[in-house]
Amino acid sequence: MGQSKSQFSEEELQDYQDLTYFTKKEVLYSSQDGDCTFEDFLDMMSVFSQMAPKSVKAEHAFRIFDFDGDDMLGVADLKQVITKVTGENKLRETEMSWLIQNILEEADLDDDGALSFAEFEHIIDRSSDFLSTFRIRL
Ligand SMILES: [Ca+2]
Ligand SMILES: [Ca+2]
Repeated sequence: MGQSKSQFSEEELQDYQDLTYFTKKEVLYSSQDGDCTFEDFLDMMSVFSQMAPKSVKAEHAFRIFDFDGDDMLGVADLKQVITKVTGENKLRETEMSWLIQNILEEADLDDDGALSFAEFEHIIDRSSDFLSTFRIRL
């Protein structure tokens, strides 16, 4: 699967590998079974923020996360992103649905059920705030 076309540059693939490698080690909130919130997702994103230069991260991340290439992050894309970031089978189906619902509630500003690049950028901004507020002092 996914071998038919290569839509990413090597650099982007490297970013993606870094992202998945790094976050797999962290395994997102594994101690909090059944309690995945938008804040958890922001936390994932702040991990990504640490990995990538600010100038490229939003656009690269958006392209990487837009698995079906329709220039929107829909439910299916988010599901894949979360699966890649947390690892296979880390979240139960209900937790996954809950998390996606949370993300869309918070971030889908025009309420069309998917995240545009502008909406995604907004998440990145918020995750940076989240990072600097809660993480960077550690
Ligand atoms: Ca998409
Ligand atoms: Ca939207």
